[in-house]
Amino acid sequence: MPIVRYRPLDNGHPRLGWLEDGQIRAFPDDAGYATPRQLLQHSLDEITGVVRSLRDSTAKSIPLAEVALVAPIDAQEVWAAGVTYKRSRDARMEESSERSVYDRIYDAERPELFLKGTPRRIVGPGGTITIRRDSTWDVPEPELTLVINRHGEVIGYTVGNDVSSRSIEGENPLYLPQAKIYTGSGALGPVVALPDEIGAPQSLDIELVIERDDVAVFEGATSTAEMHRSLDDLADWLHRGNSFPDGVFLMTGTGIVPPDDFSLQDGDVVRIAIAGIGTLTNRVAVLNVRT
Ligand code: DO4
Ligand code: MG
Repeated sequence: MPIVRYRPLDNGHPRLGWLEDGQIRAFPDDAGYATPRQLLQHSLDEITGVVRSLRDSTAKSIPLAEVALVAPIDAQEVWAAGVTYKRSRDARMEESSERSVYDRIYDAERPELFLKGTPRRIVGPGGTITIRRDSTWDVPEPELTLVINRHGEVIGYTVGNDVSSRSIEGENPLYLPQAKIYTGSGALGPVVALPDEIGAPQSLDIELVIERDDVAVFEGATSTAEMHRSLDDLADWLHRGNSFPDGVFLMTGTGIVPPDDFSLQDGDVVRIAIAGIGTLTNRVAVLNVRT
């Protein structure tokens, strides 16, 4: 039973529940699971036990049509790993003025890890992801995303989109934070799948479809089996030197990169599907923070 964060359409506050038989079931108010911050205080055993014990219970249920699913994040940082797939290494080497940094990090013991966003910059299912006005080459990056509790334990998996500016990063790797972290540069959702729902996390199919005017203009696929590092290793490196009292999300890198002549445009629709988790759909807009 996947965990969801939802907002009743009558404008209620977002809260956590789980999906059961096409309905949203709400965690009871006194259970300590109403928010992502609360959820991520618990161990995986506790979370699995609570969800099992509530299954078929009298917990309040709401039809899916009466809620909007929102990003399963409230107080967490989002981090991301880079160059974890050969396809990503090759694409960065082609785009960059500094080819060797990507080649070296692919095989280095220490992975590339960077802060991707804070809750305010991350959108949920159906939200608008953005491209910067000062960027000329933009892509979505479909990434299996680890949901990690305050104890450093992976309690679930969601779909992540590490939207990136290839022109800004390609000009100089030191521009990475500007290529990666801006309002609307990331998306998470639609659900948090618990480990026993997805099988082996390092053999999940990932698909990306980008539509323009209702026509698919790019389709790509990979599998997490193509990843050059283990998920446990990435999570371990993230926690060397960092603690996350409210939990943390870790995007694990992209294995799908559209060809070099492709760039996202205003109005495109991006769909990322990961087997066992679901499909994260977002529309693209040009970022209009300041002119
Ligand atoms: O080095 C840049 C970032 C790489 C990245 O985001 C990825 O491989 O997914
Ligand atoms: Mg990425």
